[in-house]
Amino acid sequence: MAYQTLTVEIDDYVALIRLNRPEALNALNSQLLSELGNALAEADQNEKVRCIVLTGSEKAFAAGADIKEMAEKSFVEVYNDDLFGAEIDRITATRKPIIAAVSGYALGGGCELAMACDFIICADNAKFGQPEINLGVIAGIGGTQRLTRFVGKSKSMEMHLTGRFMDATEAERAGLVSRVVPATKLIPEAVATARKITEKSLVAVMAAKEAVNRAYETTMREGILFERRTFQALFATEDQKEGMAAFLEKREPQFRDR
Ligand code: CO8
Repeated sequence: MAYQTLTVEIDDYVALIRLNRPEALNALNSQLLSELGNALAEADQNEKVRCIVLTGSEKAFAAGADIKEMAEKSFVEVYNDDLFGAEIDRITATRKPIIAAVSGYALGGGCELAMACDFIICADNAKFGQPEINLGVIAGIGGTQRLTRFVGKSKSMEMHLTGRFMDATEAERAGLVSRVVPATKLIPEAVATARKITEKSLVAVMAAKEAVNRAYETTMREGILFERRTFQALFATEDQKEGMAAFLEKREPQFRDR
């Protein structure tokens, strides 16, 4: 499908999705979020995709929800439309892994979108923030919940209350991102990381994603039980037999996703 607010390139089982509204620093409007939901759903269905990298431009991953589009809306309008609620749910419903490759600004909805991905690799020029407070609102697509779980209450509260930005070094120290790389290496590093994931059994990859997400969505007890059952269930796959046999035979596994 052709998109107006993003581009999709598929190469060697990695889908690279680039947000592309340079005139607004990739601000998230309804069209972009709807197209992103469609692109991710297509990637989920496409056998030629086993991992997704979501990125923006060098200057901005995304500078937030589109303020121009939102400014004049009433409560009833945003409530009736469930503004961006359904769109973000479609993004988090993606079953294949999504790596956010963040360069420049990831602010407001942009920071929330990055956090809705499975992990974040960022460039050394990245800036994360939840500056909605400066607009007289608060985060609306998960920021108060995800940032708090990722970096703890104190740092999250400060960011939400003051709107200050976190740079790449602080983001890595706080556990918001998995890795910081030089800006020029961001896409090659993110794609290389995605490619490593494409070599695994897709069944095991999707199961691992589901299990890790349980750590954020349920209690420890339920999460441990989910992990245990999922681990046990993977013994029903051919890939488990192949993976363990390959190790014992000192060769590379040939996974077949079944
Ligand atoms: N929305 C719309 N347009 C934007 C946005 C945005 N969030 N951010 C930047 N732009 C536009 C600017 O208006 C400007 O357009 P123009 O050239 O037509 O004036 C263009 O992008 C370039 O921006 P700047 O000239 O401002 O570039 P600077 O390099 O000077 O500054 C900043 C970059 C610091 C990123 C600055 O643009 C900025 O502060 N942007 C706004 C950041 C922000 O407040 N984000 C939070 C938005 S609210 C939000 O995300 C809510 C999420 C929850 C949604 C759920 C809904 C219920």
